[in-house]
Amino acid sequence: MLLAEAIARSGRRLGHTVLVEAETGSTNDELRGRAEAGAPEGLVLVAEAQTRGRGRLGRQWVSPAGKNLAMSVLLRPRWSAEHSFRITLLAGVAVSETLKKLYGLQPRIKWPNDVLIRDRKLCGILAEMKATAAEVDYIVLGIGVNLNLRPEELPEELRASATSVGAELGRPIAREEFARSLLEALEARYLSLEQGRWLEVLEAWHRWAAIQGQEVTVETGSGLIQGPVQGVDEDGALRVFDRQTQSESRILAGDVQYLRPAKPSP
Ligand code: BT5
Repeated sequence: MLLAEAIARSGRRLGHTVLVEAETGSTNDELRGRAEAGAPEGLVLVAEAQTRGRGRLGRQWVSPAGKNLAMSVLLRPRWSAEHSFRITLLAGVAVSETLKKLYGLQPRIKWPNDVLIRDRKLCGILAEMKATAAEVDYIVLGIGVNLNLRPEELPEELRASATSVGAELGRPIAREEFARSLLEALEARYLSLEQGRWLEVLEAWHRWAAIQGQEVTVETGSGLIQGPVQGVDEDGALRVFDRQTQSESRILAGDVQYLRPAKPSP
């Protein structure tokens, strides 16, 4: 069982209090309940097992018990709801920085929320918000990272597209150490946002994503777009040059396939 005391960061903004559950439906759902009951910013909830671990759009996040990190962090940012997308990009940066710092790995972020190694998914991020037009009440930032998973423990259809830190390094990973370092990286980048340094975070995201010029296909509500990525706007939208219409599309949500092999990130 994960040790809360080995993850907690006393007196700090994020992770001052860490709750560990043996099993829960989804750490995001459970933390949302606590947020509704008035829990403070920085509360962290981790679970050894989730019975209804969630991805985006009703998809599933699969994580065998006791192997990985399934963590949700409660944020109560003081900026407006339109900036909430920043949290997803920020989390990808913090995960990538932690993987590099602790293990020397060179991950790549896939827009908007996957962290990959050798084109295989190692981490998914699900940020969920409650807000009025004027302000954010809270954001539940959910992060799932494959740490000690062996890809063969996943359902067959996911095996070829997933990896874990342990599988990449060929050794067991200390999960508390990873969780604690990740909270440290998240906090540093979160404080940057508060200090108005969003462009710095976006620049870091671009370095990890190496997305400029990447050939993609995007399934949008109104059809398939294919072409090179022109960039990511300040609001997190992906700009893709649609070869068919010879015009640029801005994509705010959707599923993106990368067509050529990944370029290495920094
Ligand atoms: C995500 O969604 O990648 C967000 C996953 C967030 C999980 C965390 S765990 C803590 C917190 N509590 C929750 O309930 N959720 C969050 P999406 O981009 O929709 O990707 C989901 C897809 O990733 C699935 O449809 C599978 O194809 C793939 N997948 C599922 N489990 C995986 C795993 N362990 N490793 C790699 N790929 C996986």
